[in-house]
Amino acid sequence: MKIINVETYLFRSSRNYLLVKIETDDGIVGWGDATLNGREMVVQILVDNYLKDLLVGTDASKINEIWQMIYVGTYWRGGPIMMTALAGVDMALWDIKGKYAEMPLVDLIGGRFREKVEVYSHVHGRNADELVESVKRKKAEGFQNLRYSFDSRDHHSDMIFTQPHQDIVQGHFEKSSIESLADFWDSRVYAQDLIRITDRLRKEFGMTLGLIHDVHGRLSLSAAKEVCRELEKMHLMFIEDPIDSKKTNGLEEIRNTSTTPIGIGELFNSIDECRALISKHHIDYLRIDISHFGGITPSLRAAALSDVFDVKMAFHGPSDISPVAHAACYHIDSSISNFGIQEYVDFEQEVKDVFKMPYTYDNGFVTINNTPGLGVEIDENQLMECDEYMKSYLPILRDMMSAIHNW
Ligand code: GCO
Ligand code: MG
Repeated sequence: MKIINVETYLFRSSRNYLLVKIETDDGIVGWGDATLNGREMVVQILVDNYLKDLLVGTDASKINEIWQMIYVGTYWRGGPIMMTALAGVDMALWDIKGKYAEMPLVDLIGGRFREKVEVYSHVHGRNADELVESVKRKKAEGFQNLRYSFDSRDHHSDMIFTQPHQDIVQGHFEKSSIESLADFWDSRVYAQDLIRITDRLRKEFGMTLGLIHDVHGRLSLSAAKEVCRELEKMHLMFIEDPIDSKKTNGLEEIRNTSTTPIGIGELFNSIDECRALISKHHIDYLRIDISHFGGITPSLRAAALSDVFDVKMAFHGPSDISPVAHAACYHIDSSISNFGIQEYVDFEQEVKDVFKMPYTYDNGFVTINNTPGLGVEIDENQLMECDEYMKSYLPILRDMMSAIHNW
């Protein structure tokens, strides 16, 4: 089962995506997702100019060995660019293996633990009233778990601070200078609003609705400690990235002062960045992104390690990774014993025209079907019809004291 070709496809279908396609000499084709929001072209150059040469001629069935050869063999290992490229290759190889074995990924990795996986969706409101209405709409669609975000208004300056949500994650397309990308942000106003709005949601909807809030690393350690303590009695499912997730030494302090569960991981690119957090149980949910963590192979290891230390998996599932990556998550979610929850996105129809999905949403749960491999069928004719890639930038956030925050 020799690899005879590796191709990349960079295109725009409501937003930008980068796919990796690997072909073998026995006619099997595998697809992987290598989309890195805002830096897609760099990943493409890496796959086309470096990884392709290494891959052509090798045996596609040896996934573990190929993965290590690229990961360790690069010497300058890790980082989002490299690990996203490697993820694209890894997913395509698992897709090939499943198609060869005529088995869905979920069966290759141990079989179904559950028939359907519980998911959460996003709700956003420009104020508390609007948010309450959005929650009602999503509940009517069957969602029992919601990640909520809102805009904050500073009543002194009348400035409005927007939190990241699905509609704006694509970032800015216009040619911009660093300064023009900067949004302002007052974390004191936000922290107060977060407590007030969460309380309102609990009063409106009671205690059983699963509530998740993504701080996106925008709070200082002391503010995060205070917020997590205040939110304790409101019983979130978890708070995500309460502090900058690249400075995780502070998590222990948050942990020791509150019982609000913590989810973290979308910015991690390897197990080295989360090994200690897992083994010391400083987090409750590991939220790695399959496309930025090196793919299925290392994600299975991270899930197994988390299981040992009683940490649950809640894979990152935003619209800026393609349905190929989402399908891979649903396969893993269906098979592992320590599944927590999965972030869900309903893709636009134009995306569904390119990617024929192997999964269906129903009443708060997703079921992955038995199509071999990852199961996503790519309509290459539709793909060729898609718009051209458009370079975009994520916003930059600057707080009132001029420090640069995570967006
Ligand atoms: C989430 C995330 C995303 C990110 C996005 C950046 O938890 O879903 O924080 O919305 O902001 O993936 O590209
Ligand atoms: Mg997040």
